[in-house]
Amino acid sequence: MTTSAFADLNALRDAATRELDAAVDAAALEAWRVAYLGRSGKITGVLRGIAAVPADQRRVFGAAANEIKVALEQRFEARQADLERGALSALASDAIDITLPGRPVDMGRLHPTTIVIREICGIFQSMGFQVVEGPEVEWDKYNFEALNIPKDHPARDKWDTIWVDANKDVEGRFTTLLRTHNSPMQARVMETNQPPIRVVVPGKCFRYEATDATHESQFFQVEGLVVDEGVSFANLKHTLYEFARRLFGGDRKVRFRCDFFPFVEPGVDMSIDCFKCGGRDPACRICRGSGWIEIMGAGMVHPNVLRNVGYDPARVSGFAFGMGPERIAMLKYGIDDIRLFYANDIRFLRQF
Ligand code: FA5
Repeated sequence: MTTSAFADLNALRDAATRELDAAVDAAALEAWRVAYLGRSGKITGVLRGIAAVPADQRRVFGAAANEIKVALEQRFEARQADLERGALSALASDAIDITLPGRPVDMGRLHPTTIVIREICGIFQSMGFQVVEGPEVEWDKYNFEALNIPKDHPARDKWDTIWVDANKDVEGRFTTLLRTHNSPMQARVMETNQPPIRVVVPGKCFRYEATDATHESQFFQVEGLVVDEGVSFANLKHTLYEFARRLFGGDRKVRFRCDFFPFVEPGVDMSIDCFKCGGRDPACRICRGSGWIEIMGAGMVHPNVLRNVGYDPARVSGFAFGMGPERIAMLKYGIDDIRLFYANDIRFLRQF
């Protein structure tokens, strides 16, 4: 046996060791096994060729080759175990820890206007009112004429109207509009029902108005109507006082002052005493030092409105009222700009 045959055997061992240590996954490891220890592998080839080694050296060479084979097999097994351990720990680090708290799911919430409308309607329902709704696109007839506001009457200026150019009368005037208030439902309800009537009407209305901190061009109103025999102004005062007490708290004082709406006579605006400062803070953000906060318009249904729907004002009477839920939400929650209600700012909406 030549020294070079031993040198080749050692070089083969070193190359096999290097390549085994460089194998990083199961596929590389298997490729290495086939290349060196497989049936046609290089080490197997060396062992098969022992017969060609001169007889006097065969035993020593054979023993050396066998030693290398056994050493490489052990190294292979150790490397295999290492890689399996690594793969397992990688799996472990990817695993889901079911003991961790879950990720919170964003919950939808009610819009502050919806909360207040539900509260308002709930209070009136508990007093025996029905909740009804009506169309947002309305005829001039219901928005104005049935409510004692004839065409070209200056009282129309009170409601800056957005007209819909779908229909015109013989004189070329628009006859449809986006309702400017929810009062048209007074006429619609009375036209199709007989007294006694007790309804509240939540819904959107629209005005051609510049917006500011307390005015929007699209906002909600809740309208109310009571018609029956013998309904008096005392009934109006009691009902609205009871409503204010339930909505704003037990100790509320209310104030009624004369106001003008063509469809009621007498007409009033209703205020509650300021629950923030009680009138003691001249800089109060809510009442501006007056001590009173106006919350709605109201009055006794005008006899012309009753006649327009075929009722006899000598037999039945009623009262009506209309309020803005956004303005009420502003008071209840201390919101100082009505434009926040429609800005869709999630930081604002999340607070309710
Ligand atoms: C009316 O619209 C009458 N229809 C109310 C009424 C009904 C009176 C029945 C008598 C009998 P007024 O224009 O004042 O009235 O509006 C009523 C409420 O709607 C106001 O008190 C206010 O809360 C709200 N409102 C009015 N204009 C706006 C606006 N531009 N933006 C937000 N809210 C408004």
